[in-house]
Amino acid sequence: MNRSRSEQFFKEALHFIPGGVNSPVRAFRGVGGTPFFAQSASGCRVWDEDGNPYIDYVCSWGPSILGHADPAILQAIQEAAENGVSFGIPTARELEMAKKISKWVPSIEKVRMTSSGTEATMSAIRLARGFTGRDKIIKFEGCYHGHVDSLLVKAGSGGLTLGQPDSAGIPRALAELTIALPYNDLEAVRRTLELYPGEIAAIILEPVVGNVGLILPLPGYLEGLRELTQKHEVILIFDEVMTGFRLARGGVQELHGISPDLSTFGKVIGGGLPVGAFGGRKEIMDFLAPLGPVYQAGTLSGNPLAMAAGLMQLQLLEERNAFQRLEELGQLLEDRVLATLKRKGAPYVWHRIGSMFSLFFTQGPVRNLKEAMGSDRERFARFFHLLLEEGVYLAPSQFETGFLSLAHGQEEIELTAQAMERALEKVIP
Ligand code: HOZ
Repeated sequence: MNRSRSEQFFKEALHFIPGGVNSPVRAFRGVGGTPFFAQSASGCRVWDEDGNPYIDYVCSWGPSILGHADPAILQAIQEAAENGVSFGIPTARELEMAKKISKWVPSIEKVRMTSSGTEATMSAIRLARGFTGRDKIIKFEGCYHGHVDSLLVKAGSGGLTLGQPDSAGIPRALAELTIALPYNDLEAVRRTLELYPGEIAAIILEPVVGNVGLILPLPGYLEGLRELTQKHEVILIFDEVMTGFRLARGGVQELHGISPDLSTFGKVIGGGLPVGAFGGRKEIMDFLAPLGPVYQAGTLSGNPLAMAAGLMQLQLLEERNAFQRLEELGQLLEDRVLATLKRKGAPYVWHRIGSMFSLFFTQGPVRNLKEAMGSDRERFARFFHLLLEEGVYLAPSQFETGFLSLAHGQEEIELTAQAMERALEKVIP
């Protein structure tokens, strides 16, 4: 495949942008080689600057759940833009969005919009600390909650891909307030809460982890966390930036029937524009300025274009019966991939929930970061590049998750399965 224009752009970008990219995960460091530069996208396909098409399983890292450039979203953005692209003044759309979120996610009594998932988790942590008057927080190894100082400790996603799950530049005093525990280990949480009575403000987690590849909660794990946090009066924060409005209308919390105290969102509710949100119990949310003492703000928060795109996306998810359809597509992909993997007799762990999936080359199981690290990343890298050559784009790291959109269909899934079959022939002799 000729990618000479992309290669040229990347070479030049290295001179002007650190690492040539505006977010490290785009740099292909986890799989080697040169990233392609996107020129356009439509439906489930992205075209690079050399005109090569790819079936896209990254979907802008989640938000393109309808597929790229859906005409209804484009029209919503266009119509909103004609009335002004930013006001910094309250708008009716923000109210509509808040009402919609609290209708879809019952644990949300009040919600505030931000411009990114990172802002949402950063604000939720500050709020939990302000509300409880406690400083320590618990997170889980491999969970990634954006590039927030307190949360870049044993973090997944890009840092992990680069072998730097702890970032430089974070004051030790702050990092020491973050306790990182293995995911899916309830006993470790119980022991820690008993060790620090009255000191832990919050437990934050991805209830389904999507930043070490995809890892699912063991039966009873999320329910156990809810019980323990209630017992110790610790704020439970579900980071549903990836899973919210994707796995179900009400995210993982709906699937498990759990009410976290606070939740964070992003991706899907912006319809592809930069959006995040955090919300939860009214008494906690009312601790925010201007009502309460915890300050949090954003000039572009609730931006009219982002709200218009997000509201249209949520409406279309409902109209297109999205969650059932995404499950059907996920099942279709799974059936085809598993048939191929089984025929090959390869060591593998396949994880899928709805439209999110991951393949690890390992005997498994993969229940936490340590076990994910035991997978054959070199084999994954070869598999990734063979697929890319066939026009199938998976996330360029073992430590990311695949996403399906409503624009993927039987045809693309069949093409993907065939490409995977050929790639597996080569990576598993
Ligand atoms: N895993 C990241 C999102 N959860 C990838 C996106 C990025 O860092 O740019």
